Amino acid sequence: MTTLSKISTSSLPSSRVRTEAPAARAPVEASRAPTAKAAGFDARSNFVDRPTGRRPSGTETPPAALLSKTASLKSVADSKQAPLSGPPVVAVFDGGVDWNHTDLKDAMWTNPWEVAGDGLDNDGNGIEDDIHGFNVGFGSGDPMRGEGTDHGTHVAGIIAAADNGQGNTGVAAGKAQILSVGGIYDGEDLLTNFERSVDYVVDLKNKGANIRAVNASFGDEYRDAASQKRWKDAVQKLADADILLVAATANGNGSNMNNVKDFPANLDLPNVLTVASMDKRNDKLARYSSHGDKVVEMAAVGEDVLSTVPGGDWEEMSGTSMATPRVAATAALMFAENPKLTAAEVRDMLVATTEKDPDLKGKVSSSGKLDIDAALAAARASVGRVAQAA
Ligand SMILES: [Ca+2]
Ligand SMILES: [Ca+2]
Ligand SMILES: [Ca+2]
Repeated sequence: MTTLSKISTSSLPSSRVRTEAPAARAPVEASRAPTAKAAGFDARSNFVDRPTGRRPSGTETPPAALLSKTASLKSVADSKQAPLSGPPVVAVFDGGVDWNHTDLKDAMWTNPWEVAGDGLDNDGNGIEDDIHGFNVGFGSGDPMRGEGTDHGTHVAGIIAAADNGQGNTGVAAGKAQILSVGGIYDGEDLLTNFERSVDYVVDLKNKGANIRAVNASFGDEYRDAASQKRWKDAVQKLADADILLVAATANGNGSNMNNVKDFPANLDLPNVLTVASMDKRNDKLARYSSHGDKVVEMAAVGEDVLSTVPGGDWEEMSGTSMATPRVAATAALMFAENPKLTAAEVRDMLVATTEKDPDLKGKVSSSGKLDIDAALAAARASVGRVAQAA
């Protein structure tokens, strides 16, 4: 469904051209900075590495002002789930989304409990004027600020860009909404930002926002047990709120991730679905993609994907970051077909309905790649089963 028309390579900014061989994760600073100039990599490439964000230092004390922004968030345990309403919402945890983009402005989730532009935190969640999401890096209601806004806007467009004859059409165009959690590569380290972002979306879901999935086109290796436990606890909070986490595996140029402590992608929880990238023909695992049949469930096209970038433009990018939102968007379509499905059920259906591919045998647990039609058929069939059982 997504338009994959070629665009002129001359329109690709040099900032997208990577110098590093994808086998080595890009240095943190380089991958965090979209403006980092790269030289020496294939000039025709538009590869973007999956961002890693900053590592937790373990010694820095988070600024009190930032902590206080989320201190009022309720814990999951003492919250009661309100009835959900509206289309399925995918929370894009990333560098931010250009919510003014012509292809995205009608697809943005709007916070019904917040009054725009009055400088007040009307809904009492600790963030002033969080209309389309919030900025975890800056503790503000403006998601469109900080590092990686091009990356986040591209991911959002793969999910929900409008079917309007312009640019690209998102996999879930007209069916899903985007909640942007921006600034995830700013402020505190990635893990701390992730924890706060989880608290933010779980709080909104408990109030009745129909948040069904989080797209996580980022990740990093965490070897210490304390950080591993924090990742697991945060993703368990999403599980307890029945929110699916669709995560990108690394861009390790064919590396096997089975024994890598890669988070959040390698968490073994029923609400976590991890995605590798197919090439643009959906024929083979993309050369830049990692894999791992114990930790990666499936693959989806992530090469030369045309999608939205800030400023009302569109560009092609490649990476596991681009494959992951195809799966998150398909999940949203499935929730639209049958709102009674749980996150774990949708995950299992996506895995069960993959199209088997010999190239993926031994590389991803399902030996298969995303089959949108089959996944939607399974979601539809589940409605029938519920009706028959009733
Ligand atoms: Ca608020
Ligand atoms: Ca307000
Ligand atoms: Ca469009």
